[in-house]
Amino acid sequence: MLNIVIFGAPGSGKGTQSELLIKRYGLKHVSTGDLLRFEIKEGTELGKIADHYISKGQLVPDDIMIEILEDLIKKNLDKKGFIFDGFPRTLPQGEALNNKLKKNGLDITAVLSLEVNDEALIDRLLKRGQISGRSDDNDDTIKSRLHVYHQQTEPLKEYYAKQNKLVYIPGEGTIDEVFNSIEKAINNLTNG
Ligand code: B4P
Repeated sequence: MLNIVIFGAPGSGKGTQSELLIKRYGLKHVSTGDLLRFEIKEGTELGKIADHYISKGQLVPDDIMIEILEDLIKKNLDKKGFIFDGFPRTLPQGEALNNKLKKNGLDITAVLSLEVNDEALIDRLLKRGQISGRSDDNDDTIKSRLHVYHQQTEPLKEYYAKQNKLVYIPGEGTIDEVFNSIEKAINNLTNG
């Protein structure tokens, strides 16, 4: 099974590259951001809780996210592999993902870290905000999301580097250029 974590700051292109990866490798896409936005749109209890955090640029609490993740893995063990997009975002989430995969005899193949500087991220997210209408794509919320990323999510790089899973991907080229780098990285992993 090919189990990829697509990692990066808000706006680094995780969702964009995941779409291309699914087409190319037929993996099950686990996007916690998409899932939460769906719940918000449907007005469910989970959606109401998620909206409270997302609109402020904060992370949804770990216990909620870990339960969602475990359920998603359990329901999709028959798939060719997973692409985890936006999960994990904290160390406890990273540990939970490792444990859940291990319990099912699985492992993360690689963590692809999309590297984009903060200025370019802000620019992309403000542009997306003009068309997406997303409650979290405005100036103040973007700044708080980036702060949360550097504080709570970025330490996961060290966690995965220690496990020899971290692969840096330059994320500032065009969408196709970034995808080319990802394909090369995956070819190296699966052929080497
Ligand atoms: P997510 O939905 O995961 O979204 P994201 O980090 O904002 O964006 P992504 O990196 O996917 O960027 P995209 O491809 O769209 O999270 C939203 C929120 O949900 C979080 O802030 C958090 O509150 C909550 N949440 C989700 N998961 C959670 C978890 N596990 N725990 C706790 N809370 C959680 O790209 C952005 C824009 O850039 C797009 O407009 C795109 O077209 C453009 N773009 C992409 N690649 C480009 C390129 N190469 N060049 C130019 N533009 C590009």
